[in-house]
Amino acid sequence: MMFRNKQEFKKEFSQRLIEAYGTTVDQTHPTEKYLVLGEMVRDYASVNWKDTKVAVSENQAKQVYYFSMEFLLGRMLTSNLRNLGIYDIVTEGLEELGIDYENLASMERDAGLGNGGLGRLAACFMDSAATENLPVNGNCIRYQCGLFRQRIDDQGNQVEVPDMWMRIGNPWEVRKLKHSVDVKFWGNVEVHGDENGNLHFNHVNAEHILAVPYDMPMIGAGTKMTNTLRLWSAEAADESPSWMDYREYLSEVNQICLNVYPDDSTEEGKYLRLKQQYFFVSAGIDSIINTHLKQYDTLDNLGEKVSVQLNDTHPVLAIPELMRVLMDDYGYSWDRAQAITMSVMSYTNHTVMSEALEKWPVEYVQKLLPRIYMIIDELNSRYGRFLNERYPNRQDLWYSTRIIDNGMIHMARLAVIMSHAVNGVAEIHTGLLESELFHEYYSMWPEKFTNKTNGITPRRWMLYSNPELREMLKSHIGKGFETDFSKIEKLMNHVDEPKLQEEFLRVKQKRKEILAAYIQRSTGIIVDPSSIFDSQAKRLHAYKRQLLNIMHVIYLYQRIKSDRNFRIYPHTFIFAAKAAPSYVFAKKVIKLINCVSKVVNSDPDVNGMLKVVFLPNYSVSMSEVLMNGSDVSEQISTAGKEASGTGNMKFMMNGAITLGTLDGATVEIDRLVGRENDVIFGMTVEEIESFRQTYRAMDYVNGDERIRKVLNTFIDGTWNGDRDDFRTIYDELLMKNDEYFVLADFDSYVQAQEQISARYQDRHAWARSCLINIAKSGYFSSDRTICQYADEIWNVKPLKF
Ligand code: OX2
Repeated sequence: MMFRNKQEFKKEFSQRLIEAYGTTVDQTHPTEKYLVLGEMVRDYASVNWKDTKVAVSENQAKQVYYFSMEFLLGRMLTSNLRNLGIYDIVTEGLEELGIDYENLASMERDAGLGNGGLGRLAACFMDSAATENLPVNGNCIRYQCGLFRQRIDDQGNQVEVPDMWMRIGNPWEVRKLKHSVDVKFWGNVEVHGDENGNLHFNHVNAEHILAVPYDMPMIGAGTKMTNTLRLWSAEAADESPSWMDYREYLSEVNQICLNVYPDDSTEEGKYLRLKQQYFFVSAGIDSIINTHLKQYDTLDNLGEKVSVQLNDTHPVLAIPELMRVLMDDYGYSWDRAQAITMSVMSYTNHTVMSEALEKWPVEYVQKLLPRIYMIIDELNSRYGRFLNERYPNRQDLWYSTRIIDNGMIHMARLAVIMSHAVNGVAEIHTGLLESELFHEYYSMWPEKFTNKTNGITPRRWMLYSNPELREMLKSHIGKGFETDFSKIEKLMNHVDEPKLQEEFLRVKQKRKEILAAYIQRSTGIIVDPSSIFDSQAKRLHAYKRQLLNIMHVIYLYQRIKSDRNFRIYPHTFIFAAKAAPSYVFAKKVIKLINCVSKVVNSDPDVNGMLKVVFLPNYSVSMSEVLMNGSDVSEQISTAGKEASGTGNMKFMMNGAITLGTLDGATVEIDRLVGRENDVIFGMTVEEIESFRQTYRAMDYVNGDERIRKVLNTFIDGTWNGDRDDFRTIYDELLMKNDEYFVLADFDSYVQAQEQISARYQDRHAWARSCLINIAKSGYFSSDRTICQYADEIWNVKPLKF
């Protein structure tokens, strides 16, 4: 039964609480109330969910499957209620029952099924696809633990603790045992020929794992469209392998979905990660095939009816897996199987950093996935023959582009060769793919390559999390932008109005007060909401250069201490970042920030001019408070290294000014808002390239006293009395010659910060710039991005109900 108004909601909610827990509304615990509410909302959405499945089937619509090892969903309650249009009924109903909605909503634990931008992008795409009536389903792993939770100990170190996100239950998921499939590992392949000379491959002695899907509804805004995110869970099959101890088998099964791989930059923990990858990919392909056959009874038209988008290289085993199923299970020839596979698959690259480009040792794949290895090996040989025919004198091409190279399988190469479309995630990034990383492939198949600049869902990232701004916008440009976010540009007609500028400043002040309260709750640090809130929130990585930011803070601190007359506009520097547990340098930077924070915040000499905050346990929920409460958005990566960035868009959409390098999507932000409405500094990609050979970090130490003084604090015990603690950072900059050009960009960054402070003090001009940023943020809605994927890669049309 779907409740239609407040009264019906109250009745059903109270009834369900009684039925579920045998208690009155007052007696139930908030977590129980949250669970019951979540289940009610899921059931409410189930009617649309069913209607969507019927519509897809009746229209014989093409379906897209977004294969991603990560979906960083965050909390779902508010987003689902608002997308369904029942937020007011529910919150008012709860209020009449004496229940505080915000308190209930805070019971939900973030679904932290991802590391950072790549996983959050997948989640934004699910929201946008449903909203745009596009049949796009997600395919991922049902991790028992999300990415670790981060604590900071007394010394300032990051400590990782388990993220038991499902402890109280997950009301959004539905277990679908009937759709379980079998996934095989290890064992060996028997080959035998039949009377027609065809070879048959039989995977024997395998370890069988039961993959059980849990489906979550992905609810669109203002539409009935409800897609499915399918999360696969590993369970023991009824038989354990004869060659494996039964308990060993159980423990292997339990490992597979235990946790999110806590790294988005390097490759480690190899076998298990490989196992995770094949597990969700094989289960996903199987379930696509089953669904398709049920409707069409043939796989001949798979390429017309199914698209699989590979979110980076993690799911690239889907390529040989689909080949395997088509050939071994359904008797397709190699050539047919390859043609179908290529028309189904497309690949998104998210990074040019070489350490993040996955490569698997041949022997691992051979052992764990014997049949898959045979297929990859054959693909490689055939690719070699293709090159030979087309470029007979280009041995060099073979060496630089083959799939198997030096005993390693290059997943990105496999993906590029076997996909019909390859895309980067911002213009500059796609340009670098074409000119550098995938240059040879680009020369062969330029038509494969396209750009799809990332986007973010304006609902979670502004409309729902910044109601003050939403209401302000509504009263000036009408409601239309809520459903068609490109209409936000209408705001351009008003940016010169002093009244609006003042109104905006009041909204921002309100959001800053909310953030200040959050900071105090989670760190105990009291910050002044009238100071400049300057935030850098993203994974901790050398290329993202949190180090540059904290070095500037140290420089300011030293100047305040040494020059009594030196004044700066009060400034609060806010950091939020998790470091991969094994990433020593990144963890040191976290410690440094925390130690600097302790010293600076307790020094009376800084006199309210400077505060440093490290917010522990960066998460989606935290970002929903942090991004819209900030004045300045730090996007300061070494040019050419950040593929896109998506935090930059979240800050912009909520009226923060970008302080950034010309990298990733910041280049496009800069072009849209104009140089008067952001602050750009540092070397460009081209400058860095021509400078790389001759760069000597030491010259910057010798030539710049500010840098010298800052660096000295890393080896003289200033921050915690230990002279050796931060030596790794010192060495990284000097002994290893500063791979990310922190010192080279230091001066330019200091000047950029001075510009920020100067501009901030002209309150009206600042507000005008913020408003222009908001007005121009329409382009960065993931509604726009997903429609481009649909049009230009998948060729799928919005479904009409
Ligand atoms: C991230 C990229 O680092 C970031 O620049 C981009 O915005 C995001 O993906 C979404 O496209 N793991 N995470 C990323 O790349 C990889 C690999």
